[in-house]
Amino acid sequence: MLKLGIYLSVALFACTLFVVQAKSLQDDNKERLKRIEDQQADIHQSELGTYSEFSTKASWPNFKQIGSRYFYIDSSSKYTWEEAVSACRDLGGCIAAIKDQEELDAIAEELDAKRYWLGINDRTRWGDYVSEASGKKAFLKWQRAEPNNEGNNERCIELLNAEMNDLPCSYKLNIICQADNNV
Ligand SMILES: [Ca+2]
Repeated sequence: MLKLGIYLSVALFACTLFVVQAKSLQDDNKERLKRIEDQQADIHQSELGTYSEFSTKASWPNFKQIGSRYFYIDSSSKYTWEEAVSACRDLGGCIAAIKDQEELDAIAEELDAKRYWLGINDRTRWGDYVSEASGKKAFLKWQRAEPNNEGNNERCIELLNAEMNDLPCSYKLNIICQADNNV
């Protein structure tokens, strides 16, 4: 009888220990979940911040989403390259550069068969084509036999029929602006 009592006490003790441990594990998990939820809320908040910064900066409804970014395409007015930089800035954006081939294809679908300035030039260093907006190395898709730097005076990049060409920056072309300065 005494033995049975001891066995029962040990069993009860083990059981209690198990319950306490399970409870503490559950509390741990709850705390972890809460931390993850807080982090997600922070990320969402910072995304909202970026969005509202953009929406007040870029002038709606001129900018249109094409692929993952926002662009403004002006197929009616013509500008020198310098004027194009100012015109895009006045709209709250930057003269556009292209992220990659996918984005180029998507933009090209929106264009007439006209010539558009892009925010790309090699004016700082010959052959070093950078984005005006981000200062980063630009994605390039040249037309056949370009860039040829004709007359030693072609430092700015145009987009024509989904391909690029270097031109004198003083030429007057249509423009493409981007809302961000990431590319
Ligand atoms: Ca050329």
